[in-house]
Amino acid sequence: MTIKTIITEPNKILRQVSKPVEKVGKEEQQLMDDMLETMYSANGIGLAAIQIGVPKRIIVMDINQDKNKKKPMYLVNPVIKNKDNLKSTYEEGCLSVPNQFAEVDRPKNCDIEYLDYEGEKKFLKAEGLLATCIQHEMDHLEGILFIDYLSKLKKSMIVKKLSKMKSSRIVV
Ligand code: GNR
Ligand code: NI
Repeated sequence: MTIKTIITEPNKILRQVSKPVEKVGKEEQQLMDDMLETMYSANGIGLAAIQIGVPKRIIVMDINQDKNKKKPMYLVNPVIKNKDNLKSTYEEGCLSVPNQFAEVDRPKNCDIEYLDYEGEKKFLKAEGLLATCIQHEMDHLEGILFIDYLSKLKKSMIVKKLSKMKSSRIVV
C-alpha cells in the first residue's frame, strides 16, 4: 500500500469525468488499498480516485469517527437510484480544497447501487453524513467540487486563496 499525493484546486485534473470500471480486478483493488491509506493519512472520511489522479469511478469511504474501529467502504461504479426531496445542510470540506469549509444543501437520503471490493453488486440506503459524503464523492466522479455550489464570489475567494498557497509553496 502506498500513500499517494492528493491533487488540490485549482487543477484541471479534478474537472475530468471519471470512466466506469469494466471489471474489479487486482489493479483496481490495489488502487482502492492505496486510496484508503491515502484517505486515512489525510484524516478524510472519503476519497475519489480522481483526487489521486486516476479517472476511474471508484470511491473509498470511512465515516466512522473512532480510528480504532475502521469500517472501510469501497464503491465502484456507484449509481444513485433514488434521492430524497428533503434536503439537509452539512458543513463540507474536501481534501482537494484544503482548509476551506462551507455549508452545502443536498438530498437528505439517497439509495445507491455499486460494486464492492470483490466486484459484487450491492444496494445501499444512505442517510445523514453517509448520504452527504456519497454525494460529495460522486460529484468528484463528474468533475464537480463542493465549492461549485457556492456563490461566484465565495468560490472565487477560495480558489484565489488556494492559488496563492500553491504559488507561495514553489521553492526555486
Ligand atoms: O474528509 C472529508 N470530509 C467531508 C466532510 C463533509 C462533507 C464531505 C466530506 S468528504 C471529505 C473528503 C473528500 O474530500 N472527499 O472527496
Ligand atoms: Ni472531496
